[in-house]
Amino acid sequence: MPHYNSFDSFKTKKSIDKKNSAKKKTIKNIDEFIVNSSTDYGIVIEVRYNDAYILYKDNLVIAKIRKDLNIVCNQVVFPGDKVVLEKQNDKYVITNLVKRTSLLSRIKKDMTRLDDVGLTKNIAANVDIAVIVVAAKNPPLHPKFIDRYLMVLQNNNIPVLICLNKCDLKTDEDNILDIYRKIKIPVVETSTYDNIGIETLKEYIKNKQAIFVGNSGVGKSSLINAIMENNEIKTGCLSNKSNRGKHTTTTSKYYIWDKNSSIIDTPGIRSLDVSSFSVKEIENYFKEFKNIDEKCKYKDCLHYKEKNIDCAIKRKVEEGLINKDRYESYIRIIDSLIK
Ligand SMILES: Nc1nc2c(ncn2[C@@H]2O[C@H](COP(=O)(O)OP(=O)(O)OP(=O)(O)O)[C@@H](O)[C@H]2O)c(=O)[nH]1
Ligand SMILES: [Mg+2]
Ligand SMILES: [Zn+2]
Repeated sequence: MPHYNSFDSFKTKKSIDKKNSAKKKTIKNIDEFIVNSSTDYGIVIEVRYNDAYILYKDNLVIAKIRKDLNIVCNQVVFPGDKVVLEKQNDKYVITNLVKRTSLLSRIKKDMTRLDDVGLTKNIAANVDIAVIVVAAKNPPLHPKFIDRYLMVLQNNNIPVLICLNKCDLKTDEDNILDIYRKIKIPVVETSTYDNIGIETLKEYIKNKQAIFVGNSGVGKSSLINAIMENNEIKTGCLSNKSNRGKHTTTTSKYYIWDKNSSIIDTPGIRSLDVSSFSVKEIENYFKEFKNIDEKCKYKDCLHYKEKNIDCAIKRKVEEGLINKDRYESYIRIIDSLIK
């Protein structure tokens, strides 16, 4: 199990950032900083370097981390975090962090380093469900993108829902997302233009802290806008509230749309880095490779370019029992790791 509350809260493997662990040593009193629970807490809705914007007793307040920790906000708290506040000299200070239930992070390869070390980027805390948003058209739908997201989310133990937005532009008759339905990942079709599927989407994320992820321009902010508009509680966010849904999102933001339901909007990313995964573990993220009746009998087989005549995975692909596109996606990921 990952340790969501420590500073190396991401998965270990070869991905631990040496820079981060060096910094870690300078953090004092970190154990006292984390508390198991609190009845009086605020929720972090946005973090900008050393300022955390916190929803506290229905007000938006700005706070910094208590001084003795000697660390800036964006290294310790993330949208969705619950924090305990204290007023010191008229300013709010974050004195404690309430233990997390999850921490979503991704690892970005540090191109300036030669030793294959990645930088962890924490995205949000206490996420109950992640909605991978894709568009039927503009930008084009690439299942390979979904597969990478699925890997990262499964690696973080976060349940997933796929949202096919812009279904007003849908032309394909053969449904490209059926492969996910088959591996039991729910798919919801929506259109913010025609107000389709918004209620269904809401049912999936009600009473949860959800996060919306996906490429830029797929309509994450527009969906959140649509959800907010249909609801009474509108605790929107900060500066560009009036522009919500019209502009590219640049930092993760938190919205409350119902008493116990919230959504974290995230900036779109063009491609998700999966370089921190090891080649051999990739197949663990392709559930259907495991669900077949017969396992590949070659111990170190990557089901790739090996000349193992009887690789069960490759055979199942040929027989149509494993989807070709998913297999190709798997191969592409392996390719990118081997190169
Ligand atoms: N046709 C169609 N267009 C949509 C729909 N929903 C959103 N759009 C348009 O898609 C564009 C991008 O929408 P955004 O909500 O800003 O997309 P985003 O995913 O938040 O993008 P980033 O913030 O850059 O990650 C806008 O021009 C929207 O008007 C939809 O259901 N159908
Ligand atoms: Mg956006
Ligand atoms: Zn094999």
